[in-house]
Parts: sequence; structure tokens; C-alpha cells
Amino acid sequence: MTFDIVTIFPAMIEQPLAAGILGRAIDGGVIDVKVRDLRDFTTDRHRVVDDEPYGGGPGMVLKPEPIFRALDAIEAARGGPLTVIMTSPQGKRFTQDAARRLSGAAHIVLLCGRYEGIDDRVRERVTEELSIGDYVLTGGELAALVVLDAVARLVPGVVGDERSVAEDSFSRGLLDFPQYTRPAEFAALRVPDVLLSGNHAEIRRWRKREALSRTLSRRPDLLDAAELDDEEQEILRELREDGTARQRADG
Ligand code: JD8
Repeated sequence: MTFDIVTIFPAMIEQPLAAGILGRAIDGGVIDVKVRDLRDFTTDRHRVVDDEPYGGGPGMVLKPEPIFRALDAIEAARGGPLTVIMTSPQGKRFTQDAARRLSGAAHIVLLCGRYEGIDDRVRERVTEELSIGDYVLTGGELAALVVLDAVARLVPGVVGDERSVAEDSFSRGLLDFPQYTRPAEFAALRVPDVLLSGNHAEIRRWRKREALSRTLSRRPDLLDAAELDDEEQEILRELREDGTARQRADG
């Protein structure tokens, strides 16, 4: 899968992508990330990408011409119409379902805004507008990296062990169970005995209970969509009964 990222801050994209799982996937040719400096698509001596907003107001707006030229260049290189994703606070919420859907594409363009935003005529070329959440960033680069990271890890071969993709919390619709590693006791803090027991049936059940109880207390909204097996439904019923019993006892 290939990602073209259009930005005025190429270093903000390049540095994080050089590290870790995505860095290895790029080195190995499993994914290709082409970072395009928007200033390379200007035609004036000073490589200006922004201008004042029509109608007045604070800040600057990204000019349309460099963006249209960048998209034209990418389209010519690809030889066909593009999927162009713009990150913006006005976008539809980016979810794991959207990541799954986008991971099926051979190529996507991620367009990063800055300042007060992008000249609205660019929408003409935008297939999809996505927001990563309800808080305000200074620009689209970090949001584009979030989208890229979540999509790329679903591309076969990017994550070494496919089981960690299949079992991740949003695939199952529940939060993760707690993880521990050696030593079994550290500063008087012990790893739960069940994990040292070697009883794999018990371990599986304990992990289900932990995942369900965390989800119930921290993200009960996730339980509506979670696909629970019979054992998980039984554990959840027990956890809810415990909760209501405690509430009753507390008055
Ligand atoms: C792109 C400029 C800065 C600052 C208006 C638009 C996404 N979840 C999200 N929060 N913020 C963004 C985001 C912010 C951006 C741009 C994405 C381009 N800004 C803001 C306040 C004034 N502009 C985002 N996805």
C-alpha cells in the first residue's frame, strides 16, 4: 500500500515514520510513504503557500493552487483518480472501522492543513474528511500520522505477528486485559498467581473477566457493539450483578 502525504512540514512526518514497526515496514517495502512538500508545488520565487482569509479575520489560509498542483502531480504519477483524505476538525470521526476500510485501498493521499485551514475549493478534490477526535490541534500532520499508523498496521505483513492484529482490543470490541512480564515479584508487587499457574483454560477465563470488567467500568459504551461469546456474556452478567449488589449495599 502506498501513502502520499502532502504537508508544509515534511520533517513532522518523516521523523516519526523512521522508527518502530512502520519504519521497518517501509524499509522492507511492505508499505511506501511518499512525503510531498507543498512548497515544491508553488511557482513563485518565495514559495508562498498561504494568504489572508477573504472576508477578514485572524490567521492565514492555505492557498488552493499549490494543493491542486500537488494533487495533479500525484494523479499523473498514479495514472488515475485519487482517494484524497483531508484531516480536519470538521471531518467525520476516524474509527477502527474506517481504518479497516481504508486498509483495503492500494493508495491514499493524506492532505495536511495548517493555519486556519485550507481554501474550501480544495474540497472539489477531497474524497473524505476525517477528524481524529474532539480536541484542537495546530495542524493536520499529527492527525494524518494517526490515520496512517492505524491503517498501515492492518496491511498484511506490517505487524510481524498477525495474532496481535487479530486480537487487538477494537477487533474484539473490548479493552485489553492487563499484561505482565518477569519478575514475578517486584517491590512487593506480585503478578497474579493465575498467570503463573500454567492452567491455560483458567488464564483465558481470567483475561476475559479482566477485559470485561475494565470495559464495564471505563468504556461501557463499547459493550453495546461488542461481540461476546457465551462465556463472556456469563462473566459480564456476574460483573454487573456484583456492581448492583455493591450499589445496594452502599445505599
Ligand atoms: C487539520 C489546521 C488548526 C486550529 C482552525 C483548522 C483533525 N481532531 C483534530 N483536531 N484538530 C485537527 C486539525 C486542526 C487543523 C488542521 C486538523 C489544519 N488546523 C485549526 C483552530 C482553528 N484550524 C484535527 N483531524
